[in-house]
Amino acid sequence: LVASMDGVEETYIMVKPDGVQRGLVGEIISRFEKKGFLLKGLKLFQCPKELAEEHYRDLKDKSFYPKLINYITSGPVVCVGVVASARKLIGATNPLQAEPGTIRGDLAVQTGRNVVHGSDSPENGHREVVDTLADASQREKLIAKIGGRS
Ligand code: RTP
Repeated sequence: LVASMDGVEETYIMVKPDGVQRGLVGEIISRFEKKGFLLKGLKLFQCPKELAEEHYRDLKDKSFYPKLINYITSGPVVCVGVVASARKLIGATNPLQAEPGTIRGDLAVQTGRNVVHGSDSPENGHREVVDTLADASQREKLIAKIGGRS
């Protein structure tokens, strides 16, 4: 694992629209807090389509990609930056394969509605924290930049 700018790993967590709609924000954030992770940023956010496409650009060729973009932009998400690696707490992508005790293992049943995202590396964690928890003017610049990419 690679350190972030201040020498500590960062993970970007996103409570997905189904998690927000089901009232699971407190439950999910609480698990990171109870584990002892330091929260660095938190916000309720309607993810613009361009940012969702940037976020999931590695999955562009997958058959489920259009559904995934619709899902992520279907309602507000809650973005949280935490210091530490969080994949173990989140559990496997398919909630039916996620271990009991993990967030997905305890709170979800469908891969396409798996309540939470966590970045898969410290580099992506740092990038996603900066991308999404940046202030509005920075976000405008980011979206303009994304718009200019192929
Ligand atoms: P995430 O990026 O959201 O934390 O998820 P992940 O690493 O556990 O899984 P990834 O393979 O990156 O997939 C991203 C999200 O796409 C949706 N998905 N749907 N077969 C399907 O319908 C399917 N497969 C993946 C899930 O919401 C998954 O979290």
